[in-house]
Amino acid sequence: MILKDKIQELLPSWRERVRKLVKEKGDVKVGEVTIAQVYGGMRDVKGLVTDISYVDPVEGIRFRGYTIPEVLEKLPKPKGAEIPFAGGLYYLLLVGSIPTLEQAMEVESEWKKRGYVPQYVFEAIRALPSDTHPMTLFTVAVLILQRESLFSKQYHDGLKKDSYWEPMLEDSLNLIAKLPEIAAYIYRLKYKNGDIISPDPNLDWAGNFAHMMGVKDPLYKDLSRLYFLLHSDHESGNVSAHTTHLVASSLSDIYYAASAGLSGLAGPLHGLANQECLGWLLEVRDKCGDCSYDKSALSQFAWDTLNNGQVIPGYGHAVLRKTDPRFTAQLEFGKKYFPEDEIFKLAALVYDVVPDVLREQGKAKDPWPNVDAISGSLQYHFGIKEFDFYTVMFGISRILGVSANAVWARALSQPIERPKSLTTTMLEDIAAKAV
Ligand code: AMX
Repeated sequence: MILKDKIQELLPSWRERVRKLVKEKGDVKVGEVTIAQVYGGMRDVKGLVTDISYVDPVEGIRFRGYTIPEVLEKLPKPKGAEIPFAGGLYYLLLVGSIPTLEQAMEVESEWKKRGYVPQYVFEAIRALPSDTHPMTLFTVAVLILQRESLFSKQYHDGLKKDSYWEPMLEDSLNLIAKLPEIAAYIYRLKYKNGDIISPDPNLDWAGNFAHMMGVKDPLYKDLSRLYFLLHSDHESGNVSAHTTHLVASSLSDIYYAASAGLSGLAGPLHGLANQECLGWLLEVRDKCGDCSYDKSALSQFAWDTLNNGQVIPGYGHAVLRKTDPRFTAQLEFGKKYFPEDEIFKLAALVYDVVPDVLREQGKAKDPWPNVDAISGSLQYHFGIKEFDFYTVMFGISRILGVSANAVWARALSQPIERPKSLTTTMLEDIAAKAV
């Protein structure tokens, strides 16, 4: 299998590189930690390693060294499409180089082979109350697939440590292959009277999701490819990535680890922000009507939100200090295909207004839009208006990134995580001695 062969090829030199670094330079300090960071969510504490993506505060994300525009340009695309195959992205994340069309297609066909979703998953989803949040349904589905885990079985059968990554990769491919069908099933069950659409074996992974969602406009296939590409990975420190890594570090399999990561993604300060964001735009439209397109009225609305003690969803970031390039890629998509769409236009106009408001307020370190500020308005255009579903799509995509990281963490034998805690008294003592 292509991904396994490629990783196998790369692994000896990676293992040697890491072994040498830790053995010869293990005592070199990477940074220092302040009391503000200990009490401040470990912001900017350099304590994790990943080679899959890096977020530069000004430039934004690079996947394996490639910027978003480069990834969009270089990865192979389906015939007639403008946005690349997700299979090619997964190859890039795992292998570290841009795949050929054939290599991207090989990943796509691995997913196709592994796409069958066991009946018990659908039954479990159906068994939950109908008002259950779609993220809960999705997380439960990922968790219960754990009974399929090859890593778990092989570990208990005495698998050697050097080979841990192999069933981790198998599990990851098996899980990812099933996600579009599971997510679309949840959508159609909850919002379309259970009128389920079967997968089309001729479509690529992301295109198939678009098909199973029931959106007829062929452009939605490209939007799905774009969405899954942009949300896949954002270093290791964000809540969903870090949670997945932490859980997997105890040698839990990817089903346990990714479902924990999804639970983190479901929080309003993380992945749920995309639904909050669209909610905010609709509130602006409903309260303001025509004045929504008036910059000073929009600015007043933003101030009202802040004065009510709420955050403006979709703006700000823990690491970024510039407009998120993932926002820009989506803005360009909307401008190209539906610049006059009512909600898209509003999301674009908010971008002209909110950064100034946040700057004037002076609290947020980053007044610029993040990935979530616009993603919902693009979905809305295609009739996906049930915005509590949006985080599920984020979750499908994020599993691409966290599973690629989990495979490499196993391959490089990253150990169980165990940072040290101190008490407040201890911090006070350290502070007293420092003056
Ligand atoms: N609106 C209003 N206030 C904001 C703000 C926003 N969009 N972003 C930050 N602030 C405030 C914070 O609440 C904080 O206030 P406090 O001192 O009273 O607690 C202050 O500015 C400083 O925060 P920060 O250091 O700039 O941000 P952070 O690293 O603590 O948090 C984030 C980052 C994203 C949680 C925050 O900017 C936020 O809440 N944004 C809105 C929600 C959002 O868009 N989340 C999605 C993030 C991307 C993702 O994971 N999908």
